[in-house]
Amino acid sequence: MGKVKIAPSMMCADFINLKKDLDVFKETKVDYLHIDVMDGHYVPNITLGADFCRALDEYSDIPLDIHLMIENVDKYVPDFAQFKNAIVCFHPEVSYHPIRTIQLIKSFGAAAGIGIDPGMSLDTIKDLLPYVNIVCIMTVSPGYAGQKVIPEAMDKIKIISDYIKANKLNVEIEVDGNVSWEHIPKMVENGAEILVSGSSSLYDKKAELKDNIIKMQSMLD
Ligand code: S6P
Ligand code: MG
Repeated sequence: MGKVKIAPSMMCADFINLKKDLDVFKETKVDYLHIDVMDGHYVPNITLGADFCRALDEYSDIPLDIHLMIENVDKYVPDFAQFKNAIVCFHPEVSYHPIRTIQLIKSFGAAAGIGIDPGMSLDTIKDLLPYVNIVCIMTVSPGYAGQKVIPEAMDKIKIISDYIKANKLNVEIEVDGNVSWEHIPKMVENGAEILVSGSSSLYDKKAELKDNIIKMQSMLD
């Protein structure tokens, strides 16, 4: 396994001082900017959209890790898959033909990912894994930052990781939801390779953003 990557959750960022956060990310060389796109239908909340992605993409060279929590996903893929070096991740239950959606994402040159709800079993996604670059295992129910981990989802990281290894698949494991200082060691031990880092870690208000990133990087060394 390579170095575990860090993907700050931009919905937790300081929107008034976004440039300041982006400059810290550049200086500390974080791996991705995780952008949660929520439509108020697939999830109850409404968050960031393609214009926000564009603004980040124009200002920063850090690849976008776009997490679509939306219905009608095929309609919106072109708006998001156009960004350079982007990962576009969707939840397969919103697509009648998820392999077709994956192919659509890849046709723009983006990497494709699937998001796994904590209530969704490995069996339901097995047939998609050979087609994707990333699997985003959610350890909270999609919709909000600041939730508590669903304990069974921690085990699912290991179940999916073991399956990927046993079948020699080329899929990276991202973990999203309550990636806290306390949970990070177990998540990494279970197979997490990309950590979505929000209010539980990098945006933990007990310390400055930059210090939290340095702390996380040293935990992952
Ligand atoms: C949740 C979303 C996540 C959150 C992340 C925030 O639906 O997909 O990416 O932004 O969970 O981190 P935390 O530490 O507040 O859970
Ligand atoms: Mg997310």
